[in-house]
Amino acid sequence: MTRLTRRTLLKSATAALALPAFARASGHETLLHAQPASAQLVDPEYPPTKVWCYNGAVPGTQLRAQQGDILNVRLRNGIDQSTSIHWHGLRVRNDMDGVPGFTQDPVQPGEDFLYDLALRDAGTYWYHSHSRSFEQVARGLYGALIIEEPDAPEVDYDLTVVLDDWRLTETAQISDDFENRHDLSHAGRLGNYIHAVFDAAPAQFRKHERLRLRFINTATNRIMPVSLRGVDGWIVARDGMPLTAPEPLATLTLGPAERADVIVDVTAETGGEVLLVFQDRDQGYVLNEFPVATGATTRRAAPKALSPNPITRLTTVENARTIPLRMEGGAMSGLQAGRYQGRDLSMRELVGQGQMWTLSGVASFPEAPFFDASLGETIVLQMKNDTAFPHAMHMHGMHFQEVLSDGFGPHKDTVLLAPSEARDFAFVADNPGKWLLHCHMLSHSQAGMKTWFQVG
Ligand SMILES: [Cu+2]
Repeated sequence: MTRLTRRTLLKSATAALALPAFARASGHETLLHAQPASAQLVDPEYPPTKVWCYNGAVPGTQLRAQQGDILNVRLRNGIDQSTSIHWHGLRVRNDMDGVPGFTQDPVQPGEDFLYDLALRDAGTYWYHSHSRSFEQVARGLYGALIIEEPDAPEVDYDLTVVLDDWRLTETAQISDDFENRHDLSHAGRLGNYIHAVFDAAPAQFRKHERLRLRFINTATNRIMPVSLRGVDGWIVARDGMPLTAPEPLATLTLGPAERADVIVDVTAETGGEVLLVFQDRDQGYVLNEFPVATGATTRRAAPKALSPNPITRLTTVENARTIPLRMEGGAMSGLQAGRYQGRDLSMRELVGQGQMWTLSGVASFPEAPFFDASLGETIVLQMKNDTAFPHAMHMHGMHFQEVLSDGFGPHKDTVLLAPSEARDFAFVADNPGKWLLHCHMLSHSQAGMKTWFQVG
């Protein structure tokens, strides 16, 4: 596998700024046309990359709407596989969740499907294919979804930063080994070209300008540790949901599908730079760089917390039901057997079915829900990673909060668990329907690490 050069990374990051991808939604219908296209992902010395994407660009059209709006999106399927869209992190009605064969029929080639989304929460979300997602997302079927607060904090720039990791061949084409067994059973399909696309960024920043940066990790399997240089600031939201108090900004480690909103002030001197760095162990390399020009002489006061979303905050788990969720399988785990499609299979038989991972002993969807929750019940998911790899566990339809010794963590829809880690996450089951719970390392999900539960 070729490793594309650092120079390539820098140039392409600049080229990506020119992408025309922005749509403001306000009640009328927005079209997302899933289609094949060509994109100049890397240096112009390479040919354009053939991708699948929404409306001809990667990332797809950025959707922006106001909290409280209804967002109507028409998906038109112009690729030769069936497809669907999942609105990652949005607390939507069950039949709008975009899971084919589960919450809706697959959208066949040439067909349309109309999504009707009530935007209850402000924040940074994203949308992506939920059909053969290990392939369709890896080919580019995703985009940012930004729900603006009515009382957004004052900043000079509000910029979305989409991180991705591509596996490209020597001619910059997407390597089509999506079901490579080694990837499925190890850390998932990792790429050789990591980039960050800033939407509508200026050519330079000025000293003491305030930026809101909305980071979204759209990679199918890559954990992204990123840091900023030449700025100082705070993390104000995770997975779209405001933190009760801003946290000082350090390196952000985002698992696949995780987001973070940061507010930063440019502190680099005139002639200096603002850098976004991929923090690869101790080395690190620059993903994007912006020169800094003369600006204001003084910094603004620290920002306040963002206004909270209308989501229940946990105060106790005293009467909650605890459900253990064991992650098992993969390479180097010693897993001997698991259940798949209603049958007990040996590990060898599971692998024969393309299944490498289990959740509490079951690979892929069990016939019956993993658990049933009554409407309004508080559930504690006691997650334990008994594998040799990290996993990014994602729950559809609701957000959970980590149960800590002194209270509860922030609302999250996706959490990263390191090997051997055990952590508890609680949520109020207040959104009726059938919801997925799966690893968002999409190779792992494809190879068994997914289950579902029912509310109400
Ligand atoms: Cu995983």
